Amino acid sequence: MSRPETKASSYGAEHDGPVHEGGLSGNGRRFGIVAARFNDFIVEKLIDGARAALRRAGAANEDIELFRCPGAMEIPGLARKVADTGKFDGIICLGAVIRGATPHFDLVVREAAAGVGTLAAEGKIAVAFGVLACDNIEQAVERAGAKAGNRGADAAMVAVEMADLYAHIEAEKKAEAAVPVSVVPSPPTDLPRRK
Ligand code: INI
Repeated sequence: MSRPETKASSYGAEHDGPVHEGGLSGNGRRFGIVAARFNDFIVEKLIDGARAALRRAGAANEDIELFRCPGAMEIPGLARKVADTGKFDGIICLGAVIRGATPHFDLVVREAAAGVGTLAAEGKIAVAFGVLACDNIEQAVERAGAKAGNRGADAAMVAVEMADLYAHIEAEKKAEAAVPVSVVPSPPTDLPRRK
């Protein structure tokens, strides 16, 4: 949502220019959830959290599609495939990598984060990263709906906000392109020639 009005920052300074910030409505938007099956007892809770948040934000059930892959390592590739369908406004990537049970924890986390980050940085579609990187199962449980909120829901709301912001930026771009350029009259061709 573009807000042309002046806005005071949290530090009290006034921002005089237009402020561009996404809203939190997912109404009419389409979302793909890309979720790993590894540590499924945790990931299922992230999916539930993401789906519930999207529904609360106004997205319709039939506009939320779930794509599953074996592990977090496969998330970037699948997310790219889903993005390339051109069907979605936002993608929510969900997984759980748990250090205790993962000798190559750092590798899996790094690859998943870097791959999803690369896709997100293209700025073509809203992409949210909701892959847990935890030291143990207790931590993962806490972040999947117990003590520390639900990271799936958080990621879903990031996708909603960014999808809205991207849509507004695109709409502004189109509107600006549609503004007719002032017509400069072409010089008359029948002027008397200078002798
Ligand atoms: N994948 C996960 O999503 N979480 C894990 O904790 C995990 N561990 O423990 O290894 C994991 N490994 C699988 C990996 O993501 C790939 O599926 C596998 O390497 C095949 O490419």
